[in-house]
Amino acid sequence: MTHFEIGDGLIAEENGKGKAWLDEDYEHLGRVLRRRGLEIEDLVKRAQAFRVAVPSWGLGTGGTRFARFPGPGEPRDIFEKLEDCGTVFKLVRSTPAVSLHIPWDKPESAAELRRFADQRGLHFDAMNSNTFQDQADQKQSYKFGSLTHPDRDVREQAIAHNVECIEIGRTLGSKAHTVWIGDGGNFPGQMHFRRALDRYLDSMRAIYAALPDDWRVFMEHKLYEPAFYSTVINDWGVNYHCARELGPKALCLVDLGHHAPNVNIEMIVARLIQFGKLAGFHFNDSKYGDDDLDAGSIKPFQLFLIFNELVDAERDAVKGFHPAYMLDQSHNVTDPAESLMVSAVELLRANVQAHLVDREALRDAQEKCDALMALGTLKQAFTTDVAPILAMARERSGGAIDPVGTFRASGYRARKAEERPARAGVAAGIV
Ligand code: LRH
Ligand code: MN
Repeated sequence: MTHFEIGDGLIAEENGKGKAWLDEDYEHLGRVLRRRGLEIEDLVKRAQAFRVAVPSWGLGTGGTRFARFPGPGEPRDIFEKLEDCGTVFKLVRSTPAVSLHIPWDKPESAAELRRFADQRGLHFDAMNSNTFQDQADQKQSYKFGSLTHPDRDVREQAIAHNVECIEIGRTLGSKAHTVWIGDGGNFPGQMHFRRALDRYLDSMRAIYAALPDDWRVFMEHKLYEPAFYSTVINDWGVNYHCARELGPKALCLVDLGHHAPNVNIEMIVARLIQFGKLAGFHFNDSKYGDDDLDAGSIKPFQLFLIFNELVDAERDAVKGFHPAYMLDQSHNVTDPAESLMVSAVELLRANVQAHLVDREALRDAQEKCDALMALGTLKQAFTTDVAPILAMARERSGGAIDPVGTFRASGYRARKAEERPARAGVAAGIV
C-alpha cells in the first residue's frame, strides 16, 4: 500500500495563492523595523534556524480520565507517528526532531526506526522514560512510586528501565534522557519526605552513571498529579538541588504546565539560566492545572516573556546555555498535526518578538527605575505582528506560507483514514 504524502507541488501551488500578499506585508514590516534599527532579513535567517522537537505522544488524539475521542486516520504505531511528524516538518520547517516515550514507542529495531526517520529528514531528541504506568509483563508495580519507592526491588526495576531507555536512545542518535516521575502521596503521613528524596537521589545517581559522556539528563519537576497531596520533585527548587548534587550532566527541565497558578515561570527560567542548570522546556499552555493545551493559546504574553529571558541570555552569551526546546501537549479536541504546526509557529513567534526588544533601551529604563518605559519596551516587541517574518522563513525553507491551510487542502487526514483503519485498543495520544 502506498502511503500518501504532501508533495512539494501542492505546497508551491498553495503558496502561490498567498505569496503576493506576503511580499506586500513583508515589505511593510521591513520598513517599520528599519525605523527601529532592525534588519528584517536578519530576523528571517534567525527564524529559519529555530528548532523545536515534537512529542511522539502528541501525534494521536489525547484525552482525560473521563474520555478520549480519537479522530480519523490516527497513527497506530511509531512509524505512522513519524509519518505525521514528517508532514508537520515539511510544512512548518522548524520541527526536525522527535522526542520518544518508552515503552509507548519502543521499536523492535532501533536501527530500522532511525532509517525510517532519516528518510523523512527527522532525528531523535531527548528520550522519555515511563515509570508512572505498569506494563503487562512488569514484576514490580509503580502504584506507590518508582525511583523513590520504599522497596529496593521496585527502585531497581525503575532504574533498569531508565538505563534501557538510554541504550535505545544511543542507537537512535539521541543525546539526552528525560526523567519525570509521578512519585508522591495522596495523604499526610503516607510518604516520609526526607527519605523519599534520599531514595530519589540514590536512584538518579545510578541513572546518571549510565549516561554516555556526551549525554545530558533532564529532570522534570511537577507540582502535583498523579499524586494529590505531596510530589517528591514538586518544584524547581528541589529539582535544582538534585541537579547540583548529581553533577554537570544533570539539568532541570521546565514544563510550563507543572507550576502552581500565577507562578512567575519566566523568573524561574532566569534563575536556572543564571545557575547554569536550565535543561530546556516542555512547551504547552494551561488555564488551571497541567492542561497540556497548545503553546501560546492561553498566555501568549507569558510565552513571550520566557523567550525574552532566553534571548537575553543568548545575547549575553551565558556560559553552558544550550536549552532544548520540546513541545509536550495533549490534543483532545483538535487535529494533533494541526495543533503541533500552530504551536511550533507560536514558539517561533515569541522567539522572533523577543529579538525585537530594544535591549539597550530596556537596560536604560531598568537602571533608571523607569518601570513604565521598561514594560513599554517589552510591549512594543510583543505587539509587533511578525507573521510575515514567520511565513517568509517557512516559504524560503521550502515549507508552507499557510501550514494548516495547505494541510487541509491536501486532504491528508482523510487519506490517512483510508490507509489506517482503526485497530482495537491502540491509543496514540495521552489519556
Ligand atoms: C508529565 C509529563 C511528562 C511526560 C508526560 C507525557 O505530566 O509532562 O513530561 O512524560 O507528561
Ligand atoms: Mn512534560
